[in-house]
Formats: sequence, C-alpha cells, structure tokens
Amino acid sequence: MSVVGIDVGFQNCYIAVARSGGIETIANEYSDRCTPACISLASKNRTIGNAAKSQIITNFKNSIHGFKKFHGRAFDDPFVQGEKPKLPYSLHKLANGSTGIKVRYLDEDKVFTIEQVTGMLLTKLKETSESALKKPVVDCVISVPSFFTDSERRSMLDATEIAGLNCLRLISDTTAVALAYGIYKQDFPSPEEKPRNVVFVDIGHLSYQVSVTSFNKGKLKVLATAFDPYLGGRNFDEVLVDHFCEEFRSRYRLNVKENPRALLRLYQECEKLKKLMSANSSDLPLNIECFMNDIDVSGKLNRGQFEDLCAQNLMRIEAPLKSVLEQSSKDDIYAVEVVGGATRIPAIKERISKFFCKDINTTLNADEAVARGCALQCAILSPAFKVREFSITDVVPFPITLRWKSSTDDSVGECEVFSKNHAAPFSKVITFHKKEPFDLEAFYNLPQELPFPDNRIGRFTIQNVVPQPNGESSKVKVKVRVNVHGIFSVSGASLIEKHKDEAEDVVMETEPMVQNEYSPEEQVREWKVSIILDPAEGTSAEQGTGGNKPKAKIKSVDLAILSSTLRQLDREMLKCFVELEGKMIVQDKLEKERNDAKNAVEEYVYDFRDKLCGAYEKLISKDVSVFGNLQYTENWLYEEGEDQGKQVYLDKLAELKKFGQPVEDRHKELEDRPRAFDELGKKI
Ligand code: ATP
Ligand code: K
Ligand code: MG
Repeated sequence: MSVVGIDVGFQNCYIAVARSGGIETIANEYSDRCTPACISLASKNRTIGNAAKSQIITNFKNSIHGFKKFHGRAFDDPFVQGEKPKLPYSLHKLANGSTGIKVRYLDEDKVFTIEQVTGMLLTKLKETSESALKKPVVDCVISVPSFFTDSERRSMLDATEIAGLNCLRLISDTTAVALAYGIYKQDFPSPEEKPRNVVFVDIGHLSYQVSVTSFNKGKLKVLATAFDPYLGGRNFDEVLVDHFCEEFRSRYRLNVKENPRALLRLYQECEKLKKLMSANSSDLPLNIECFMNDIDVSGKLNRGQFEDLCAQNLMRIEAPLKSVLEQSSKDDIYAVEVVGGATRIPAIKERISKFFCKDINTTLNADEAVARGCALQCAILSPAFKVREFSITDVVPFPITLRWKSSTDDSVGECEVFSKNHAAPFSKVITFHKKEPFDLEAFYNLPQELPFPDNRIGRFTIQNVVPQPNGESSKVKVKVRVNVHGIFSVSGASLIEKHKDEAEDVVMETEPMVQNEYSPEEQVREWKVSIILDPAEGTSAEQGTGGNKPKAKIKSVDLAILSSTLRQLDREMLKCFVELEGKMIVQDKLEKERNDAKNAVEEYVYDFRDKLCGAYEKLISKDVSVFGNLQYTENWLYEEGEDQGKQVYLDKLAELKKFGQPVEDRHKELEDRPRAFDELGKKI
C-alpha cells in the first residue's frame, strides 16, 4: 500500500511519500519537486504540470491555471465573477449553476467542471508518485486551506475520485505543517504539563493562513485558525504589474491590459522580479524583448519602492495574527514558524516578527512542509506503515447550526451543533420527539465570518419516522458529524421504540468520535454533555457527566436519511467523469506513443546523416541511394508524414533500418577488427 501526501497549491503542487527511510519529497520527470497547477489542452492531447506552464503564453486560451478557488462555487459567485476578467481562458456557467471552464480540446469546444480540471492535475500527480514508488498509488492525504467550506471540500474530494485516488483525509495546510513540525520533536511537555503553543503561518500564492497549535508529547491540538483568503504572493505580483502597465503606457504608449499575451508575460517577469527583490535591495532591472507591437520594454525598481507600492497588502498581514491570538487567548507563544513561498518577502517576515515581538523561525522547508505533513498523516492512517503514535485534533473553523420545523406549530427550532473551534473530527447525537419524517437544515451561522457567499450546508431528511403504537411521538436519535475531511453530515438516525417504564426526556449527548480510524486507543473521554432539547417546547440545556442510564428495554431501528448538499455533484455524473478521465489518460498515452514513434524516425534520419559525414563516410559512395532516402524521409516528415498514426512511423523506421543496418554492421565489423588485433597483441 502506498503512502502519499499531496499539497495542491493554487500555484504549486508538491508530493511527499513515505519510504522505509522516512518521508521524502519527490521530483517529477523534469527533476522538479514542484509541479505547477497548470493544464494545457490541445488538439491531440493535454499536457499537465511543467510542460503546461511553458504553454501558458503560446496556448493562452486553453491553458488553465489559478483554478483551485473555483471549487464548490457558483458561476455567479462574486469571487468567480471578480476573477473572470483576469483570466486568459473562459469560464462557463454549468447547468447546475457551478463554475465550468471552457476550452478547445481535440478540436472541439469542451466545458470541464472544476472537479474534472483538478482531477486532471491529480492524475498527473498520481502518475508522478507512481513512477517514484514504482507501484500503483491510490491512498493519499491531500491538503486544503483551513477555511475551505463544506462545498469546497466535497468538490475537492470528487476531484480525487475522478483521478482514481482514495483520499484518506483532507487536511488543513497549517495542520499538515504542524504535524511536519511536531512529529519528530522529542522535547514536548508531557501530557499532564502545560502544552507548548506554536503559531504556524502559511502564505502561498493566493491565500494567507494562520493557526495556533498546542503540542504535548505525542499529540497536537489546533486551538484556532485565521486567514485572509485573498492575500498571497499573487497580490504582490499584481502591484508590480499595475506599476509597469502604468509606466509602459506613459513611456511607450502601450495598453498592456488589452493584450492577454503581453499581460501574461508581464506577470511572469514581475513574479521573477519580486523573487529577486527578496534577496537584493538594490535597483533591479525588468527587460522584455519584443513585448508588444515589436517594442522592447525596460524598467527598474528596488525593494524600498516595491514595499511602498505594496503598503496596502502589507497592512493586511496583522489582522489574522491578531484574530488567532484572540480566539485562542494565548499569550505564551513558544515559536512562530512560517512556510509558503510568499513568506520569503522580507517585509512580510518583518511584519510577522514585529507583531509577535520575536524572531520568526524558518526551520521547516517553506515549499515542502505541507506535502510532508500530508504524507505523515497518510502514514499514520495507513495500516501498512508504522509511525510514532501521534494524535491530531483539528478545529471546526466556522460554527454550524441545525434548523428544523416544529411538528406542532409554525415555530422553528435551532441548535448550534458545532461551535467555532470545536474539536474535529467529532460526532454528536441529538434526540428529537417526532411522529413523522422531518427535515434538518444545516448552515454556517456566522455568514459574515465565512469567506464564501453561501452559508448553506445542506438539507437532511430523516425518513420513515412513525408515531409510537399509542399515537405519541417517537424518540429519534440523530447523529451529526464533522468527519475526518472537515465535512459536516447527518451521518445516522434511529428510532427508539419506547417502553412504558422508560424515562421521558430528550437528550443531546456528545460523544467524541473515533479520531484515528486505525488506532482505536485514542478514544473516549470521560465527560459527556447532555443537553435537554425539546423542539416542541423550546430548548433548555443541562450539562453533566456520566449519563449511564440503564437502556436495557430500548429497541432502536435505523432510519434512512436523504441528504442533499450545496452544489453536490450528481453521483451518476461523477461516474461519467471517472470514465472520461480514463479515456483522456488513454488518449494522452496513445499520443505520446505516436510522438515517440515519430521522434524515433526523425532521430534516426539525423543521426544517420551525421554519421554518413563522419564514421560511415568511407563505407559509402556519395551517389548511393542512402542519401536520397534520408532526404526523402526528412521531407516526408515535414509534409504528409507530419501527422500520421503510430504504425506509419514504426513502418518508416523499419524501412530506414533495412538499408541502414547493413551499413552499421559493416562499420561495426571494421571497428572490431583492429580491436581484435590489439587484444591478440596483449595476449602475446
Ligand atoms: P496557496 O497556498 O495560496 O494555494 P501555493 O501553495 O501554490 O498557493 P506557494 O508555493 O506556497 O503557493 O507560494 C507561491 C508564491 O510564493 C508565489 O506568489 C511566488 O511568487 C512566491 N515566492 C516564491 N519564492 C519567493 C521569493 N523568493 N520571494 C518572494 N516571493 C516568492
Ligand atoms: K504549495
Ligand atoms: Mg500552499
């Protein structure tokens, strides 16, 4: 069984795998540990990762990048609408209102769902892992921003399914980092002692995330998270792009924003300049040849000027740091660890350091820590791998409330089932008194805190509820859960058949769920909260311990639940996407084989001709048909041989070899002869 962790970044993806020696970040076929989150579609195939990134400018309408945040979002979503004019490719409103991406692929206009697009990227990452591990990869752990809502997380899981992956856990970026930080440390306080609190900061290309996490020996507990979902390296690129657009307008009379290709080039050059500025404070040049209308452009900037231009962005660093400290009410911060590419900007580091009045640590690999944490989590969850015992408790980032209609009057009952920063994963049981099937509506109850415009989670219908034989309401126990992926669900319901002598109360019991599905040690806490809650008569609460009432005479019947969640991808559709992805994989493979066959012909022609002017020169007189044959084939490759099936190239190569092989054989014979004499000489 494979153990793989994947950091799917807005810009950059990393893969880490567990091998017998430990966790290792792996490189792709370009010997690059970073695989760009980029897919380029063409008339015969798709390219994904590094090769796609190099086509962003040449094939700009069909090269998809910067798509991670479209997961789970409607086309009409303000964020999606805000991105639309900035994108070189087209977005498309899907029948269910979701965001699709429209491209030209296989000479047809095609619309892909966001799950399909990320599915393509994951296919590539899966293949990279498989070639590193030399075995099939199915199980994995994938990171998502801590502030991803249910709809975004479910969409991400669907993408993993399309790629044929089995995601054991969606883990928050900052939690993965905390795990990578903590698992090897031996000097944490023991479980009874005061924990050690560490702040983790991850600033990537799009987003900024912070967490406060407490560590004791063998465990970590996330206390709080905060974020600015739209502050990352990209904002700093944008500032530079705007600056140079303005400069080029006045100096060269160029309207860069009207030319998508030029704009993309400017983005790339500005990003390079930004990175250079992290290491140099002197004036740095920006030169682009043949930028627009055959004009070469140039400009320069230094770090001081850059920081002035970015003042607005830099001001946004403080708020999430403040928020996370307030939420966790911690002032004894042991260390501040930063990761993510954008934390290399000196001004950002300074701001963070100043806020905490302490030096910040960069002990973790800024690019790879998230992927490594994911791989560690995968190793912990995998029964095939032995790792140090380590328990991970995450938080519910946004409070979740259930709402239901009273069965007796028009009133509506509501109960916050998960408060902000509640431990997760976690299950609770709520008990209702009902005579008929009923609906539970789940939603995020602090919409103003939600970085998502729709606060609905879903509707869950508890089916087959019937009254007691005597006509009274039945007791219905409903289990609600935030699972290992951070996704809420009504995961079970049962009808309790009452007996005369049973006490008549309605309770909401809380029970910690099995946290680590493969290590059952780590479970039950002694305490139990019981909240007495009667939907018909309002809500009252009572907290206590225990709750070990005798339950001998109770019989429970499982009830079916009908769930419909926000922008849920239809299961039939998903199956269809899995199949489509499979077809595209085959198509890419065939196209690669065809190209390889063509390249082999080309290579043979060039190689042989070189040798004819060198090593083979003496073997063949110039007039021999060999030259003609090579010339003919070369021309053919540019004309009708340009676009043929694989077999045509294989045949062509065989044909070439028919006359080439005798020449090669003769050459080899001549080469071997003096060598044989030499060896004979040595023996004598
Ligand atoms: P996200 O976490 O938002 O999904 P990501 O994980 O893809 O995005 P990272 O790979 O952590 O993002 O960081 C990429 C960002 O870091 C880019 O904006 C990149 O330009 C920036 N970056 C990388 N190196 C440097 C550097 N030396 N100086 C300044 N910025 C840098
Ligand atoms: K990344
Ligand atoms: Mg990231």
